[in-house]
Amino acid sequence: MILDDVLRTPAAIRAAEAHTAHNYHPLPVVIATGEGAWVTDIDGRRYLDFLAGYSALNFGHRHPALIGAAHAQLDRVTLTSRAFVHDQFAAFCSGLAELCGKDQVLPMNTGAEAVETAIKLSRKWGYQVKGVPADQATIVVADGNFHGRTTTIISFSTDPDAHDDFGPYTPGFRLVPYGDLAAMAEAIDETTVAVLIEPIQGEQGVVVPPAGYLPGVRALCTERDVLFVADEIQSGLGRTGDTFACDDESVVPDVYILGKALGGGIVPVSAVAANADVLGVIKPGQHGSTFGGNPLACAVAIEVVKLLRTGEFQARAKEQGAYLHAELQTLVGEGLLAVRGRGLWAGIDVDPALMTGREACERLAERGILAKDTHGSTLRLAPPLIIDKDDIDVAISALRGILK
Ligand code: IF1
Repeated sequence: MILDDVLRTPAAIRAAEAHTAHNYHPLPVVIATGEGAWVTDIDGRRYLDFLAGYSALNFGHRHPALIGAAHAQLDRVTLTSRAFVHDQFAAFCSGLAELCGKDQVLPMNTGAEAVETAIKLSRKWGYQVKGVPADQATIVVADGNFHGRTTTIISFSTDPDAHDDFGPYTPGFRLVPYGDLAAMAEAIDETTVAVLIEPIQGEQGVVVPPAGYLPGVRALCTERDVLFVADEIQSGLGRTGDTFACDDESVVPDVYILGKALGGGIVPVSAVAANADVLGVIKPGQHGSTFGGNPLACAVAIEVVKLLRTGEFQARAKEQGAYLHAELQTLVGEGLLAVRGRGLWAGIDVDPALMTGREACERLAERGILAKDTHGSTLRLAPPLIIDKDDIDVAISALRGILK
């Protein structure tokens, strides 16, 4: 009854909201199908997807190579658990490690799990390699961070919605202003095992740190014997025009945290990549996951790695991203207060005198563009990397239309 087709009508879908926890406030669009950069709703209306599953859909909806890999694997084997090895595992681990320029990877599922993995890894490394006294490890993190929703991760969130009323909180984190090297140097002491930051802060509104910041963090971490852990879950895998956002300033962190697009928009796949002198501190039984590194996940992620190895998506993000940013700049002073970002990733501040970010997204949806607001009047734009100039023009003219 509940899953009957009759429940796929707009009225029935709205009625079913009574049975949905209200931890999201979605736009009133009910998607039925997706193809490339476009989705179609249950009434047959088409929308250009300018959110791309928060960057999980970097290759677009239903990329043929990814769907093909998933179908093929569905017909073979889907789950083994890590108690046994399967025939997709080695190719996934070696392929992803090579893409990252690291020795090893540890697969998980969601981004938050990979961040938790990096936190546990940093602490164990701190005790066993750096020699930090038991239970004294500290990790330096940045104001405005977003790393996921677990109790430990939200313990160091500065967003009241994400943080408040979920205590008691996990200790061991030190907050510093994002982009401030002097404050970071000050916060690091002999107990510090890691600096955990996003190379570009997504949730905060696609905030790009000042030039020289990431190289400065790299130098600080090296000098003070601290792991540089880069959360590239949203910024990585092509989004900014490079494989990793850190590449832009030729910075190589000690630990990459990956997720979202690694699963090709099909399955949740996340991972931590590092060299053996770091990841090697985790021994059998000390960390894991029922689903992490499963055959279906690996089969899809192998194909993701192959797509990224061509460099085509990074190049597209660079080229189309330059066009997107140039077009967005023409709207500054015309209803937009500011535009930030890199590649096919932009945070735009709508003049709050005109409308809220939520209202902007509602009006864009009416004009066939799907985007998501973040704090106040800021919108995050992150279309699939396969988007072309014509599609960008469609989005820009819709944006111009609502700002009038
Ligand atoms: C939500 C934002 C995007 C992330 C970074 C880890 C995770 C995320 C840098 C956790 C997740 C999400 C989750 C989604 C909203 C969203 C988001 F608004 F918070 F900033 F993408 F724009 N590190 N980002 O961005 O990954 O466990 O979700 O797989 O929670 O509502 P996850």
